Amino acid sequence: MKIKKIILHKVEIPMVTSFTTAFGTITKKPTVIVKIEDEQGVIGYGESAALPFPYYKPETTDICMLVLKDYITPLVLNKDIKDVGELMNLLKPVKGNSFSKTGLETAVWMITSLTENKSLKEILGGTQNKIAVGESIGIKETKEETLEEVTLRLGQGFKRIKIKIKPGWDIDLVKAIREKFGDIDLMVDANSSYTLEDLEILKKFDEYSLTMMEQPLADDDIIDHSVLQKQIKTPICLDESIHNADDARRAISIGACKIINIKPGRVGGLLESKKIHDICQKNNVGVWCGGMLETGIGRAFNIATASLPNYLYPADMSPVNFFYKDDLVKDSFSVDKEGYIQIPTKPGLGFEVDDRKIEMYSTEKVVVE
Ligand code: OSB
Ligand code: MG
Repeated sequence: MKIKKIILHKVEIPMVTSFTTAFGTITKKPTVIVKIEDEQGVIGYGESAALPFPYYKPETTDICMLVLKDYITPLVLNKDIKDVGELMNLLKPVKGNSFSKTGLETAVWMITSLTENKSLKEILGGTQNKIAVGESIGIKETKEETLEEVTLRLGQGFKRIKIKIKPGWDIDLVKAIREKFGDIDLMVDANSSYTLEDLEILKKFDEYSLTMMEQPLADDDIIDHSVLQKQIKTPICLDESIHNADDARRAISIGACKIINIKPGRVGGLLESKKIHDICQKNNVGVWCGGMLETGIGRAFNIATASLPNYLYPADMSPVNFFYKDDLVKDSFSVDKEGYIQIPTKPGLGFEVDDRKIEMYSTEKVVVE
């Protein structure tokens, strides 16, 4: 294929609620939508779902706009691109910037899926027809508020509860949840807010049979995580520390984690997600699909990856209306009463993109052709 035209939109849909993690509060979540057109006139959409600030990873929404406009589009426009592998080779000169790359990469997957007339699941090699969903619950003002949200989501069928923790908002909350809800599938996500000096606190989690503890230590570390994993029973799951398949291989080889959270945005797209999945599968390390509060466009790609066989744990895939007042796709996915999302079988995203909504919420637009 040849990409003849690229339109970048910085889009901001008003949020229903803010989302607080150890690194800060997300009150606005602009995102970048990448729309491309090939020489046949086939259109693909992708999403670069970085955060507006560099508190999760260095790359921000504005950085995505800049890198896509000045460095990524010139590498791919009007080039002959055989497949996604070749696309990623063209992008090699750009170091890191995984969220930026993912916006374009996913748009190319969408065109590939439409052109081959096969669903994303099928072209990725997915084997699961539905995926289990968990909710990621942000840090709240009070313990009571958190317990209320857990009650609500368990009642709606969500399969697993993940609570965001930070020093001082951790063991007491886990204890209260265990006391009230018993043996539910429970995990915590620290977003890099502890260090090895907190070993005594981190060891205490062992008493609460958590399914996993996500990213307790630094976002760029695997060494300290391997030291920690040797001293605690709770399986460590890495999020921020894994940027690609080589990171996954190295982390597994030194015992830095027992589980990996794969977010297509964080690792540069679906192809890299699949590579990480494959390495983990070979090493008996289960994976699951994380999220970056994507709109229905980004979420659609996440859902497709989660159909691969080694996605063993529930995904962070709350419906888009938990966070936003509107969406960029017409009929987004829903979570059924048993806590599952059906994986689309249609070619393309599996959901109809609402171009009018993209224009309506667009705050910045760049056209490259
Ligand atoms: O660490 O998994 C995370 C959201 C923004 C940034 C980081 C994280 C998250 C989530 C929400 O936990 C997951 C989602 O539903 O998209
Ligand atoms: Mg996380």
